[in-house]
Amino acid sequence: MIIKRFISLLILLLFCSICYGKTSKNKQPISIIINDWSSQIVLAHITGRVLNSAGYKTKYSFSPINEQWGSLSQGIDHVQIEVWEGTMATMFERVIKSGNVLDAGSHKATTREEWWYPSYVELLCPGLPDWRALKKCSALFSNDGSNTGRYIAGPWEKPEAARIRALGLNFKIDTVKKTDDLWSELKDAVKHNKAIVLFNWSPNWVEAVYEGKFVEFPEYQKECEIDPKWGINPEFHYDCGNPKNGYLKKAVWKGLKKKWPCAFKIIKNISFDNQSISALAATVDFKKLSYKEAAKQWTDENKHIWHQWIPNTCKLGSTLND
Ligand code: TMO
Repeated sequence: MIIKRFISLLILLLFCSICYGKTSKNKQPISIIINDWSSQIVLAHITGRVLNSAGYKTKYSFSPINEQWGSLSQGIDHVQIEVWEGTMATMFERVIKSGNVLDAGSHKATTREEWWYPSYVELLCPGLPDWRALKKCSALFSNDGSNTGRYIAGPWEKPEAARIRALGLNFKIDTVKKTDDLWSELKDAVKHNKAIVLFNWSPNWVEAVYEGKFVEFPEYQKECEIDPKWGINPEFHYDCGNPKNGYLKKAVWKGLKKKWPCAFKIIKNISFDNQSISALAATVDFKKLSYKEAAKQWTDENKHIWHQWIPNTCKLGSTLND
């Protein structure tokens, strides 16, 4: 009796391990990169939920944007769901060229990352959004009584110092340590009707809550970064703004396509537009839901969208499922 039971248990165990082995995708988790701004983190969690529903295990791995390319190239991490042209193009294009990272296509959204101010600042500094207005009113943006304005930069490397120099602006750069510090600076300035100019981007939660504009620097062109003669300052690079209709791409470790072909197809299909990214960021930064709650709410309410990202042959239970 006991032996019989033991044998049937053994058979069951053996059978289960065969099933488990067959669905190889259940073994190793797909590692999804988390950066340090809200829309990226929510999109990463949504990606995780979508992959889970197609049978994949996932995990999240925090990485600052400068450090993510190494782990993505080596297959330590596998997915980056928000590659912003303005902050990541140089490194992204480098790792694509190396062949270690694959371009998994673009979101519908177009992006912009630039100096930004809330609308009332135009009354204090007429001529905005044209950047030349900043030349005249730098003192307004000062926080130390001098004529030197203060530009509040985000915790991501940008060629701001080069731009300030090339355009002859009298501004110093104050770099915040974390994204939330940008928003507390903004809220404080709005409350006191103070002049402020800070790094911001679109799509983001800010545009869903505050009126404001990006500063219009001379139009971006690639040559501006590589040919000093280009633009109004013949001696220096970066006498231009950031790209205006920047891309928002997805990137994956090169091995993902072979190892988890359905995951690759799903990630290629994932696409968010400006409006939904802005709303998702606002869900966290304004309505104060957690990243996970925001992702769950979105997936609960938008099944009609993300179910279409999973090809039929990849649906759980399909025989072609990898
Ligand atoms: C990469 N970012 C959206 C913060 O500019």
